[in-house]
Amino acid sequence: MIVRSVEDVKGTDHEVDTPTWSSRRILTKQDGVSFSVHDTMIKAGTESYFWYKFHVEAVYCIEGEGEVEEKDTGKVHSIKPGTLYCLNGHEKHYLRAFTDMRMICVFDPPCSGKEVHDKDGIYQLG
Ligand code: 9YT
Repeated sequence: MIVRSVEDVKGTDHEVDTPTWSSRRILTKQDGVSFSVHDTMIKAGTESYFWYKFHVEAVYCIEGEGEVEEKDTGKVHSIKPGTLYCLNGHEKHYLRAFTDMRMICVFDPPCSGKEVHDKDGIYQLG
């Protein structure tokens, strides 16, 4: 059994900070599991473009408000606490935070902990 706190990840190389989001990768590939779990903050007033070409990501909002737009269809979905979205079609998308948004993110396959998006919005496989 693995028992870990987000506090254990703070200040380690499994904590990543970017201009639009920060993420603490609490459970990762190094733990020998088939998915990773991240505690992520999307910063208020930002827009990010993401495309998880090689991963399926589920995102569960626990704090804050914003929206996600599917790039190919223009469909916009509101996000508030209790909303989950899952990119099961590897959808290219824009994420906009109206306030700080705290999201619990699950990735399959698991991230190794240090990933940031490349110029195409992709996480390469770790
Ligand atoms: C919701 C989202 O995709 N945020 C970007 C960071 C990512 N979730 C991560 O690596 O934790």
